[in-house]
Amino acid sequence: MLYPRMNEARMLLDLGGVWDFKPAGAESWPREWAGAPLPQPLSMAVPAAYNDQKDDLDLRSHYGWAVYRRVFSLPRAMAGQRVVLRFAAVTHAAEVWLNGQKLGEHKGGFLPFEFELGELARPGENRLTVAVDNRVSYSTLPVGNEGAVAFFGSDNPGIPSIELAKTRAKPQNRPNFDFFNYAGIIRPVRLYTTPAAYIRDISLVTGYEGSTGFVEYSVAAEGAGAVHAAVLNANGVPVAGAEADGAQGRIAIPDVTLWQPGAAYLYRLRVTMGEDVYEQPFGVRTVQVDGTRFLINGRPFYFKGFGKHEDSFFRGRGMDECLNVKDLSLIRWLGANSFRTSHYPYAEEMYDLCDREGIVIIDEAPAVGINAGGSADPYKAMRIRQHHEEVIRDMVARDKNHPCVVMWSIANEPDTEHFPQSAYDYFRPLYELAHACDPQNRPVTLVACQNDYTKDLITRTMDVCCINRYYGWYNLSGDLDAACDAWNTELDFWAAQGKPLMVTEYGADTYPGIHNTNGEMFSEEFQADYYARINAEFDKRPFFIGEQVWNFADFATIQGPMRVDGNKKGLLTRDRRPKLAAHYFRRRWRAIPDFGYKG
Ligand code: E8X
Repeated sequence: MLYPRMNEARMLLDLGGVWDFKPAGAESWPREWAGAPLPQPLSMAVPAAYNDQKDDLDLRSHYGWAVYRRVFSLPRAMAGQRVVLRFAAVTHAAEVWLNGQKLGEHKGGFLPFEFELGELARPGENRLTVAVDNRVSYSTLPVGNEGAVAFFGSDNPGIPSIELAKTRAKPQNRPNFDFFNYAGIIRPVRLYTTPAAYIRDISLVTGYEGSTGFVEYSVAAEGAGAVHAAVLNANGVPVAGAEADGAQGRIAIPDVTLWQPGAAYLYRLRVTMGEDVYEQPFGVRTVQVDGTRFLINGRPFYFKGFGKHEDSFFRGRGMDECLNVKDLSLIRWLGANSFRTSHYPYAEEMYDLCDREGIVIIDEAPAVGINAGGSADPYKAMRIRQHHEEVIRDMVARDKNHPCVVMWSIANEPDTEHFPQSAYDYFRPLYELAHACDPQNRPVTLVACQNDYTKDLITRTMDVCCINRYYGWYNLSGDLDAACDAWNTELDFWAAQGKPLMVTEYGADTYPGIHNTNGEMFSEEFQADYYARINAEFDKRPFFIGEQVWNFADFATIQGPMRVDGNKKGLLTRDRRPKLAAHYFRRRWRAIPDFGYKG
């Protein structure tokens, strides 16, 4: 799906601003709100999660539906054009109504969807109603626990007062994941136009031979019109001779400048079809797994970076371009080169920025929480397979042209240990699907939870084995000698697999300002020691191709006895101040080159 861009053929209007808002019921919302003004509406900024915009616990922990509304006037200049209403993300499900008529619905909170307005949109005032559902369950991704009562910790069954109180408690989401369940219209809502015959999609594959690059393109269009494609350089100047006619083709780019981590270079493919025009940015680069190496442009790359979140004060998971620019600045300050979009595809603007700044992304589907605690087979108990296929397809369709994306992650920490064969049977087709949908055929991975890796059958079959491990934190807590010992035992296992291995999470909760001469848990010293000790073990292993810490910054979670004001495993605080370990990593990563660190 193309990102909406304004040009001489296409208009673009942003519907961001302050909308009317009203929380509704757990199971449904009043249909009479669809065509009419909301009764006593609250003001709510869009795009942003609604949870933290007011000082109201009922709204923060709201369960179920909420309704947004705004009116907009369609400029007369749009008459005769095809008008499309595009939502970049509404969490986790949406119903959209225009002028009292239903346009449609969408499931899944992190990928775009759009509606052609046709006759429904009229010049002058239009009334837009968007109902959003934040419920997570065994049939959503990310997965929520069934039974909407928010209680945590050891269940202590049998105490009559607790059991009774539970049945009377207000329903709440029980996310099966460790980040706050922010919801609402979290990314931009835009109107754009195209001519009646238009470019629907563009797919690009790039490569090079010697100093000559190439881009293979394929244009999908609706309606008739001759297609022409031309390559523009980073200054927007046509590259001499680099053009072709037809909906598919291969264009040579003489004296090509490659897209490299840390040294990005972006071309644009200017596609015209009849009246329509679209310019798709791209970088020329290749990605490939070779033995135990991960090659970008034929050179062995070492991942230095993070698992991240889209998470900030007030906006929650709301798209924030200023924060994205700041985070990339901090990534560079730290000497890092990459991150994983844990645990959902991020806002499209972030990928554009990483394309532009040369930061590498592992792009993750919103498939977290596929784990029923080991007691039940989640692949039987959960009703997610079809939706899982859908989000992989939609993620790849959205992000396939970004040079910054070098690998797809199809899930985070599913149960691969208790039901290893079910996990294999579930994930193998999804792994193949991700490969099949991607014109660039990037490597595909699944991020494994800490578990008995000898039982896990699927992780070792991935193109890159990605593991999350907390030796020294959740297990062997505080004992770094034992943690290094456990790591080495496990690394011996992976050495025998003949695959590249990287760590996609390791970390320690660290409350900023706690210092400790003995370097005990929760202190800043512990976090720094933990990483320094463990990294020294990674450095001894040639097949170990990357370290991504958990997490870039502290982030919000549901309240509970396990979390003090959120997850504190950030190298940075939530307001982006460095902890001691950030300074340690800055020294380490600045000394590790992007290429050639291992073999
Ligand atoms: C944690 C992380 C969590 O925030 C992340 O979203 C997924 C978790 C650890 C799993 N991975 O808790 O900080 C730990 C399993 C250890 C036995």
